[in-house]
This record gives sequence, structure tokens and C-alpha cells, in this order.
Amino acid sequence: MENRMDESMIRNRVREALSAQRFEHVEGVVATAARLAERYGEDPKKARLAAWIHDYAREWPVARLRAYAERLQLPAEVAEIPNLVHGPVAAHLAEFEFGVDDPDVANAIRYHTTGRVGMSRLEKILCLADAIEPGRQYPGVDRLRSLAENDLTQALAESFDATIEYLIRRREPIFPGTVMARNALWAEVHARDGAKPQKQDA
Ligand code: DGI
Ligand code: FE
Ligand code: FE
Repeated sequence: MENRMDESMIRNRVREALSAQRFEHVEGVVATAARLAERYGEDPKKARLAAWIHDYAREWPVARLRAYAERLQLPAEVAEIPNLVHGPVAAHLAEFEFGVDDPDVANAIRYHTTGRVGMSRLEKILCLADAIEPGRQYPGVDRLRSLAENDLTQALAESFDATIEYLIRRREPIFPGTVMARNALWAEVHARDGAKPQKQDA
């Protein structure tokens, strides 16, 4: 037996922790992640669970995130960018507050913002669902939505490119792990496409 909360309890606790607008985003991520899970042969229950919890700490004040980052001994390159801390914090709380005992679910939550080298299918699904849920609006999101139907890895690789371009335009620091995750996703796409007959460029 496990001590995991049931989905409606998790949903209620998440709703209490977030603004109405952010909660609506989370609901969109849950639905999108479940759909992608079905499309790509992943367990939709795991996808929903990870999606419900992924932004649980998203609205914590920066000081609270910093203190928690120290407690979790997160690497300095993560801790110094406040936006990167809520995933690892939520992954920790998934285990200790929500009773999640599945490491793939915890990792999907932990790496949903930055990705990582060697992402699992579930990790990719949450990361991409976060970027394309119906409430998201940014240039190129419709291309990502249609690509997501056919190619999980390429859609996520393009999503990382868009995030990195956005960070460059805003002159924000880029976490090296985000770049490594992006390179690994494109390497997967190229390795796979290299094995197939290719269209010529000219
Ligand atoms: O929590 P969400 O807003 O739903 O989405 P998210 O967890 O993917 O991203 C949170 C923010 O983090 C988003 O504004 C983009 C930003 N971010 C992602 N990677 C990096 C980053 N910010 C910096 N400075 N560096 C990164 O490498
Ligand atoms: Fe997030
Ligand atoms: Fe999110």
C-alpha cells in the first residue's frame, strides 16, 4: 500500500496554493499531458499526477524558494535563478507532502523547467505539455501544438529553442543545463532522422 493522496485531494491542495489564473494553467497542463501520454504510450495517470504538482511552489516568494534551495542543497547555478527552483521544490514536496513514490513522476516534476540530458518519455511529456497547454500564447506555439501530435522529441527540442531565444532577447541568464538538455534533444532527433532516408537540401 502507498500513502499517496487521491487525485481530487491533490487538486484541491494545489488550487489552494495557487492564483486562479495559475490553477487554470495547471488544469490545462493536466489535460494536455494526459492526451500526450495516450498519444505516445505513456501512463496518463502518471502524466496527470506530475502535471497537478509541477507548479505547486510556483508562487512562493523568492526568499522562501531561496531558503528551500539551500535546504535541498541545489547547485548554485540553479539556486541563483529563482524561476528554476520551483520544480525541484515541488518534486521534493511530491514525495513528502503528496506521498508520490514513483521516481519518474518526481523527475518529471523536478526537471519540468530546465529539462535534462536523457529525459524519459514522461519527463518530455510534462515539459512539452507545460509549453503548449491551451492557455499558452506566444509566437510559434501553434506550430509546437501541431508538431506535438507527431513528434514528441522534435516538438520539445523546438520548444527549448524558443525558450532560449526568449531568454537571449530578454538578456536573462541561461542555465547551462537548459542548453545541454536542448542539445541532447536535437541529437536524438538527428540520430533518428540520420538513420532514415533524407530529403536533400538542394
Ligand atoms: O512555471 P511555468 O511558468 O509554467 O513554466 P516553466 O516552469 O517552464 O518556466 C518558468 C520560467 O523559467 C519561464 O519564464 C522561463 C524560465 N526559464 C526556463 N529556463 C531558464 C529560465 N530562466 C532563466 N533565467 N534561465 C533558464 O535557463
Ligand atoms: Fe513551472
Ligand atoms: Fe507550468
